[in-house]
Amino acid sequence: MPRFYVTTPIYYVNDKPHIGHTYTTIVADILARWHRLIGEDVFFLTGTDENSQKTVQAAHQKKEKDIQKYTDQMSSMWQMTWDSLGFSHNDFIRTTEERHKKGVIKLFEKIQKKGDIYKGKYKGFYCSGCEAFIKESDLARGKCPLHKTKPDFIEEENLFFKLTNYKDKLLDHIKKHPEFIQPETRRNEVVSYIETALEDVSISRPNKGWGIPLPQDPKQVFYVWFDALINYLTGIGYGQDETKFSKWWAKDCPIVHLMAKDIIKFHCVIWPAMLMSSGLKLPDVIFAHGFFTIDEEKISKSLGNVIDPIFLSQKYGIDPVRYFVLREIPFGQDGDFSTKKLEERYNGDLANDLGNLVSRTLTMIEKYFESKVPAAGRPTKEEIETLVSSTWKKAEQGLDKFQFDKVLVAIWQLIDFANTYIEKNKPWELAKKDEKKLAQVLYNLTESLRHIAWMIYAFMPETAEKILSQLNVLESERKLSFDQIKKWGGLKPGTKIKKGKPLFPRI
Ligand code: ME8
Repeated sequence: MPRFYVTTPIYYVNDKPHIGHTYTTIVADILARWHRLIGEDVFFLTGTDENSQKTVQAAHQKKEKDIQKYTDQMSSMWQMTWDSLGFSHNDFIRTTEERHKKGVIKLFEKIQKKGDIYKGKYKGFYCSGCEAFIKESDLARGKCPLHKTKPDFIEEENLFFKLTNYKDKLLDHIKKHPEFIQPETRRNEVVSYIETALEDVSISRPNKGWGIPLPQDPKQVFYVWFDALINYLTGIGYGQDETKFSKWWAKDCPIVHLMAKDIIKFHCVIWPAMLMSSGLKLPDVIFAHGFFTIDEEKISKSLGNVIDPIFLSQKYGIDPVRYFVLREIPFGQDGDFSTKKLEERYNGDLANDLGNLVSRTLTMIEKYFESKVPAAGRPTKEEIETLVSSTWKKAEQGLDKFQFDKVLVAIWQLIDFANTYIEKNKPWELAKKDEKKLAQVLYNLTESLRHIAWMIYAFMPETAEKILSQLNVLESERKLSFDQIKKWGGLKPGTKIKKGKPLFPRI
């Protein structure tokens, strides 16, 4: 069975999840659901990054002396949020877990054996917001351009990783695999960084009582990014369950890392070099999407515009939020989140277009055929059938290329077509004069709804399930292969539909 492995970043536990974190996780969930739908064995990993100094600071701010207790509480809050939003991750990795620590040490020892680790002195700036060593030339008027805070100046004896050993290999890999770093703007940024600014990196820091101690020198802990990146291996069994690990970290299993553009240097430079050094394959795609603003403002606690995803999902339902963010912002670009725009799309695309199509079609089946799907005498292949098949193709191609907005546009063209098909054929008039044609029109519409439900399934799983259960096929169709699902004519005449409440009550 083909496999597919998708990850989100592991999120810091110094704060609650907001719409930005939710966005990346929604996309990972969409990819996971899509790849399961097309018949692949999928592993979807998310989790929390806990060994950071930010964790310690946040615990102190909350007057919590027991850092592990604070971390446990915060991590379970992230897990509960992801569960209540219905994400279909297969595991949730925490970097304070033993299974992770073991894997970090194992990978470190491999890199050390390769001769890529040496003792050195780091003298320079460190931004604790980024948890990153930062060059003077990267500061904006003495401050971190991202956090707008003054970095610390530190001087420490650390272990270093010979990142510069991998300069040519990295450039070569990126050149040979244009799909490795996406979108292209990010690839260019990474290439220029490697060409002009690559330096060896510290991979350890003084042990201040929090973090994973180095095996041979407990006065030092692993630098949090070195530790965090390894979650992509430990989350699938590295250092613990080699059979599981070799199933997912394998040549023939596509590996996709998702994140925003803020953390590409770690993922596209340090991480691949760590993998090269330890002799492991590189991920196939690292996709860095854009940054969200809210009503054109940066998301920040001080501005008080941090949108809680639970609040959004309670107000609108999680599916409309998923639909909105994917439809509104081309994946890869920066975008703005506004509840006004969300409500416009909710009332327009969802309530008017999709919701009405489902409710009108099923009302007519109730009215004209006693709630039973009529048999379609099909003399010729109708346009709607052809459109369904070309929409499937667009969905497959679009999802392969991470063009989620384009896929949704194509599906909505089909929905618009179906709504116009009703207007053109006027079933209420056919009911008076041509029952055969009426049966055909209504069969075509209901069968199209079945396809639409599966097409939106990865994007809006709850809505898809509601439609399929109104068509009374949810359970039986779960067992079908993707090819069977895509075939025209899957809906059996005589199926008794069960019209439900409106899918999207107007706001
Ligand atoms: O960086 N717009 O964790 P983090 C879009 N622990 N996406 C956003 C966003 C925004 N405004 N804000 C956050 C870390 N994100 C590390 C990662 S991985 C080995 C370690 C999303 O909690 C986006 O995916 O700061 C971004 O890359 C990530 O959250 C940063 O999460």
